[in-house]
Amino acid sequence: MLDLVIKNAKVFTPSGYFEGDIGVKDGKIVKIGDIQEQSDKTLNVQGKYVVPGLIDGHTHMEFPFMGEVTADDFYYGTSAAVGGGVTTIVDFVTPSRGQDLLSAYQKWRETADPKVISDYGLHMIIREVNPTIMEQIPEVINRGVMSFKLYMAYKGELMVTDGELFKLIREISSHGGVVGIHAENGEVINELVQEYIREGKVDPIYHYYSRPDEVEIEAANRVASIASLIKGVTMYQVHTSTGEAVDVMSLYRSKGMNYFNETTPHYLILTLEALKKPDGFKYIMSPPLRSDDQRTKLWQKLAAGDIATVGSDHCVYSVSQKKRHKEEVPSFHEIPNGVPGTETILPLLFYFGVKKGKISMERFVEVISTNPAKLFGLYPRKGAVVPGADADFAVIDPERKVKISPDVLHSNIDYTIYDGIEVEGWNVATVRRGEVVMEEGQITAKNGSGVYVPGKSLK
Ligand code: DUC
Ligand code: ZN
Ligand code: ZN
Repeated sequence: MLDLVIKNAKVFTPSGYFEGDIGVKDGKIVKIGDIQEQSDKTLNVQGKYVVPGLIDGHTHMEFPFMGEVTADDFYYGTSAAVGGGVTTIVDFVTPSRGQDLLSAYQKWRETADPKVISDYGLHMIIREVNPTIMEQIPEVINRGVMSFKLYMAYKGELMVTDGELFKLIREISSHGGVVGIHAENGEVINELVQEYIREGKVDPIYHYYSRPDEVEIEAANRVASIASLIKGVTMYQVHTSTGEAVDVMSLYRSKGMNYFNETTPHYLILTLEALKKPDGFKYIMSPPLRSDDQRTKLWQKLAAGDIATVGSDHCVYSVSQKKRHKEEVPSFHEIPNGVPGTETILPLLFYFGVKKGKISMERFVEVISTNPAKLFGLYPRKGAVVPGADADFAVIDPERKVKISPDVLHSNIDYTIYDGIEVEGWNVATVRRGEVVMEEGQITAKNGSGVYVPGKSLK
């Protein structure tokens, strides 16, 4: 007796398409084909598309940053995830200054475990270097945190120096870890920010002017050069916003090195024009939104296979937090950086990418599920539709028309940066380890029913 049979599925994977039924037992896929066996539950998905559950490799739940803690805790944040067909998030453990990595990991687990409804993995942010931190890198990897994030921006807060970058990349790589990089030149940004403040130029658009394309491109080149001094690295530039930074990674990849990129839906859908709107403060994230020209380049590079993954950088602040609890919009440099995104990866990429003919269904699945699973050591448990894998699926109604608004989303905020955008194609059900955790927008999973999924190191 099976627990669940998904009937009449049109299944898309990176290697192609098939039609059939999927049988699930004890949370795992056990059979694929024409299934006649009895099951406790049947989900008939006639006419729908089934893809492996999305892996959002970039979320910041309960993230203390720029004087605020993000408004989505692990319950709201993973509700939004599950609402959008994301069955696994990979969140960033963020040690406070002076805190060691293992106690930060422990704190993240204790915070997340009772609340999560999607499954989750963890990355580790390293913001400072000392002997304890260096010693703990292999221990953190042993606990399944095999990917890291190092910041080249946010001077005085998260930024590390070039020397620290070199030491950390070498240590992480020697233990089979993946090195994620926030590539922006923090020194130059600082100068530009101070100049604009002195000149009284403090509207949200100055966030863009103080972080021009070149600060990302320079940092991408610099970190690539630094990493090329070290053997056996796997580098990963997160939230890449310029075509030129993607080209840097492609160049190093063509020399035989492991260099990958992530981009996010906001760079593919929006442009810097949003920062000029009366509510432009809602659109402040880093790197900032870019020109239409950059947006076009990113789509081309995504289609060509030069961008490995699309993650959301889900980092949610309420309007009140964005305005730092004031009436007036504060200076751009005081507005906490971050936007919502995990719930809208699927509809935005499906509609603007697949339906508009920019990317294939195979590529769609690869960048939102299979590739992040591979990069973060979760594959083939996650990101694959094969017997033995976790039974995680997003079920897409390819014809469903939805106008995006906070009413159809599950975050703990009352706005979305995609408000009013109409899409065709929507996630109508989410299955997580064989349990139907969302159907037609109704989330049925219990707090804490998600599990921690340790990532396997590359060694
Ligand atoms: N960028 C953001 O927009 N938010 C969180 C941190 C970051 O790097
Ligand atoms: Zn970042
Ligand atoms: Zn981020």
